[in-house]
Amino acid sequence: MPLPKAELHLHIEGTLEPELAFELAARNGVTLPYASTEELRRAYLFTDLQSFLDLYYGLMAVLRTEQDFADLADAYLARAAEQGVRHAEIFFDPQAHMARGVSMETVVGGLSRALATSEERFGISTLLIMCFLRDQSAESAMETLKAAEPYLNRITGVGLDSAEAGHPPAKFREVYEEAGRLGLRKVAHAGEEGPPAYITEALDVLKVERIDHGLTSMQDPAVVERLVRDQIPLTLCPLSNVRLRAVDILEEHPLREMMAAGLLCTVNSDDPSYFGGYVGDTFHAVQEALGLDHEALRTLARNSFRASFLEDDEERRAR
Ligand code: ES4
Ligand code: ZN
Repeated sequence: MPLPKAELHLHIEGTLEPELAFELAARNGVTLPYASTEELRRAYLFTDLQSFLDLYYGLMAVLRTEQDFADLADAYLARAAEQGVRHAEIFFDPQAHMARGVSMETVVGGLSRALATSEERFGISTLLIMCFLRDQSAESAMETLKAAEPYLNRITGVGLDSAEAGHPPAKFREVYEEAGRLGLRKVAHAGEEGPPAYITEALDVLKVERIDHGLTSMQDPAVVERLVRDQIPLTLCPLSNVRLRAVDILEEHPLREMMAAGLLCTVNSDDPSYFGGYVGDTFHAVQEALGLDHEALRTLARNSFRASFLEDDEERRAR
């Protein structure tokens, strides 16, 4: 029995397996620039975040209809259930779809249709976090937030993803202020490839409650001290860090040091189809590579619920 856990850093588009990509391509009459699933898999040799993002956005061309998004979410939920996931906070990238003429209605409609019955079918509670693409303009992010207003009953929070370098969190101050006024929870990717100062900026300017990645916090003791003091959760993605060359090999991932420093660490899969494993696989991989004992794994699983927005809702109801 895998350890029950929550997954807090998961891009639904990053769960698109090559087999489903080819199935959707055939269904939608989309021609992919790969001859086979094997050839596509062989293209998953990334040199950095951008080299991954280019392939990731390209492959999204197969996602066209509400049914496609429902099928994508269903495939993820089935895999996640096998890996002990009991709660998932799921990112999606509406700008990447709307740029291709796929509406917010189609994206949120398909995802939320699958998620609505996830508890009964898979034993997984879910919520949706809409991400803004930080390499696009703040105006585009604001338009995306406006386009999402009719669907806010199905969206719990906002996040910030895509290419980090040169796109500091402060660029999105107003969008995050507006999201707060609309009652949305706030997270942001920070310190994946970008400097530790971006982590502080996401906290101070965007008022985020959680940091996605936060890996580079270890370069600045003052940032670590702040994150420890305020017990800000970090959603680490060790397999992603290896595949995107943020760390050389998993054995050199600083997870152990981060936990020992008192950081509130969680372990997540990010884009499991591309990075070699779902969240249970990721737990196994760090256990092996870093020699984590069962107690450390239990701490990581417990942290995943503590850091979730679910826990918070329960705490709030209890008060
Ligand atoms: C992402 Cl690994 C990663 N980093 C930033 N943005 C992303 N979107 C999907 N995966
Ligand atoms: Zn991510």
